[in-house]
Amino acid sequence: MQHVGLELIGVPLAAGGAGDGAALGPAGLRLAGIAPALSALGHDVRDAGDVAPRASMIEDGAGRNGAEVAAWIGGVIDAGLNATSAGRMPVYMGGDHSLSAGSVNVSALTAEAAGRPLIVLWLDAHTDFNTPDTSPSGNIHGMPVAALTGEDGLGFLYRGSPRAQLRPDQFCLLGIRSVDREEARRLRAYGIEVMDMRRVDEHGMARLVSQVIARAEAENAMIHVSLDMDFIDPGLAPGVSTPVPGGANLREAHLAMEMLCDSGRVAALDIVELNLFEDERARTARLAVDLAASLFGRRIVAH
Ligand code: Z70
Ligand code: MN
Ligand code: MN
Ligand code: MN
Repeated sequence: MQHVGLELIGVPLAAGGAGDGAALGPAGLRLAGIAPALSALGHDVRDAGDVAPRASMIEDGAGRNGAEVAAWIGGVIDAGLNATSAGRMPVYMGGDHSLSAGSVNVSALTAEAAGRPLIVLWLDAHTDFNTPDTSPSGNIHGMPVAALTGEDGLGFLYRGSPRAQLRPDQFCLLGIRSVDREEARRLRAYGIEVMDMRRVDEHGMARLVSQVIARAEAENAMIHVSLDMDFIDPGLAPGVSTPVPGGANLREAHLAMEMLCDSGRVAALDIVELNLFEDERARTARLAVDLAASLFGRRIVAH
């Protein structure tokens, strides 16, 4: 691929989930060598360090730890815009998936400024489309897709930040195998595209990713890749907070990354939900680095 300036942005945020383990994600990715792995592919890699939560004046947040999550999302938006305004591609190292309420907003703002549409490819076991009213847990990492598509009850996450308009049809959720009852109803009502594991089994990963890329080509869209590590089967990636059996295997996950790379349309990457407390001998951290390398040009053989 063309060499680009990559900006690593650490987001040691765990307040959007149930435990604290996700806060070690950025450290795990750094120790597993994400910067040298991407530099070795010829990219100019800069580590911006960890985001600081904005000093928050939000007191009326919803969900568990709403005000705290909002402060972190403000920090993510500041750091992301800082990178994209300098022409660098952000790689957000989570942290729980609530951070993507900020990172995807940055990609949408950046695409908007460039006059390009954005497609969001959400690789996850979960659809993350709950709202404070429907969530069985109150955890905001189960709500970022709702926040991004304008759910009223989550607007507090963007207070003090510029905000892009994202329509439900700009999202494609792939790898899904855990959806709450009310979430499923909402997904249908909003017409969000859900490529669940049944569709992966019936059609194959290549065909589904091709469809996403073909649509991006037809619209001249950029693609934001939001990789929740629980997308991968927990037998291969145990280091996550909410493992769900039946996930993507190594070949499917790498193939998706390679095809996205070849599309030349990747705008940003989130790597979220890496939980070192649950990992085994850093397998999940290393896998995350390998998948990032595939997304940014590593190949088995050059061709
Ligand atoms: C469940 C909820 C979840 C992880 C998101 C789980 C959501 N649907 N889990 N990310 N790791 O509580 O909303
Ligand atoms: Mn998620
Ligand atoms: Mn998930
Ligand atoms: Mn999550």
